[in-house]
Amino acid sequence: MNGTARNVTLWAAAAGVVAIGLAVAAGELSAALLSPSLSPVSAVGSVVIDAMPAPVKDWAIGLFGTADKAAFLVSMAAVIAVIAAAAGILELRRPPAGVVIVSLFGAAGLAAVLTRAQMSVLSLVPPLLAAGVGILVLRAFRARILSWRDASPGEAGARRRDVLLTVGGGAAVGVAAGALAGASRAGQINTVASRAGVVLPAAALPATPIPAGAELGISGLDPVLTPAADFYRIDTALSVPLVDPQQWSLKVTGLVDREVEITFAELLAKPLQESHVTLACVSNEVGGSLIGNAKWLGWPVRNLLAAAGVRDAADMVLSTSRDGWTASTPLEALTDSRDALLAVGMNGEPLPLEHGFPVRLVVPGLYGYVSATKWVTELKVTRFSDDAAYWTDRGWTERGPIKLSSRIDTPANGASPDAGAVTVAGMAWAQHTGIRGVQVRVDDGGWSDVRLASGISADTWLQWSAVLDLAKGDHTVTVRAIDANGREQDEIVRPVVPDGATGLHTIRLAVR
Ligand SMILES: Nc1nc2c(c(=O)[nH]1)N[C@H]1C(S)=C(S)[C@@H](COP(=O)(O)O)O[C@H]1N2
Ligand SMILES: [Mo]
Repeated sequence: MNGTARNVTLWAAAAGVVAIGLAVAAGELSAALLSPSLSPVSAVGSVVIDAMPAPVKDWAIGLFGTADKAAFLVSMAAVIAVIAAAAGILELRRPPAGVVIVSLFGAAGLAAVLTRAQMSVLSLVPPLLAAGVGILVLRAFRARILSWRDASPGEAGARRRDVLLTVGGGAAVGVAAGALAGASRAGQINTVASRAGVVLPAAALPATPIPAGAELGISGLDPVLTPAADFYRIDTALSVPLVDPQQWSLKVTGLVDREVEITFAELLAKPLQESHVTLACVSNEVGGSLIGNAKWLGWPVRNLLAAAGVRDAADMVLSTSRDGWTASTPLEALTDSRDALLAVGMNGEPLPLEHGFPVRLVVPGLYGYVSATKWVTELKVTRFSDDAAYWTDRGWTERGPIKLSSRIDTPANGASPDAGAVTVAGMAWAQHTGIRGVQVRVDDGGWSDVRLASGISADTWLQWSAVLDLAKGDHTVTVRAIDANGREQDEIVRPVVPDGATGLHTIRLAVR
């Protein structure tokens, strides 16, 4: 291949990338102007995420942690760029193969948008516009690259400059449009502003204060109250659903005597109560950090259900999020004496956007996937035999009580403390049952009780610590918890699927 032929191929590839880049930018920009929830990139990404088999998703979450969304978007961009480069080359050599590829992208965007929760005719605009822009730009670049390839030696320089300017110019426009699309996500800015404008009422029933002895203040140990900024985040939403509190309402439907609907203003006017509840994710590995404790402000769900009048046949409430995600919660967990809340506040602030602004469910004792619906918009009173929720349809169990567990926070696994007195500390939890004791074991020795911090309530985790006398050499330290009923933590190792991991957390120490 001579130099020019290789250059032509490279520019054809670049033309493909720029054409698809402009197409994506056009789609995102039109979506940003029409409504942020119409983003074709988010729609395609969400479909891909939904279609991923659960083990792949779990693997990705484990691999990328909370950066999983950014990592996913970057991988998606890389895959698209490779296909786009191929489309550029193919359109030059085997037209209309490139146009066909761009059309397939448009069709994928269209199909994805059609499956999302808030479909309307408007949803069709961004993917169709994107495909149109992609095809026109690709054809225009092709014509210029061809006339450069076929130019006489005297004209080649000018033709080459033409290609450079149009493809380069196209790239610049694409970057600018993409930046504009990002910036003009006006909805996001509006939602941030609405959140800043929310004034939470004082709780009619304030939380029991955190006892003085709840915080042991040991470095490396998680605080007993998790700041919202450090609170783990798990959801299937690629872009955070933006819900205007003025527009928000929650409907109770299904097996009820009368459907009821409550607005945000009406909810804030109710006598709200505050309680500390430790949320946990079923995907939390033994020793993992997908768990956090916050002070939630809200109205007990049972009051709203009572207003609707729950029929006898019901045994489950299917809650739906603004983005279509669903959770199935046993009816009794929402109607018994526990503080299952329609929460509006987290640690004294309105809910952060990522944690469900303006309203989410918080149910003590149940994993998030069966209870903690963020951006909640509907409660359908129903039966387990009639309805299934998002994760239940994907191999996780119908009911998800949080399992008794414990964790060593410090020292870190693999640390090498000095021989002698070594402080070991961590967390233990048995939400809605409570913790009676925590024990640690060095190597294969016996179990010994540790010092328990004062707990806040049975619905929250608590800190523990122990000072161990460790000799020089390699050691393991293992922890187990005992719940308020005297049940010991399950030491059999089980994976997170289908209803939460079990096993004991062990760390290795190389004592010096
Ligand atoms: N709308 C919506 N709510 C959701 C989810 C979701 O994917 N979408 N995930 C649930 C899961 S699996 C967990 S563990 C908790 C996590 O809540 P957090 O992100 O506020 O910590 O939210 C629950 N609520
Ligand atoms: Mo979860």
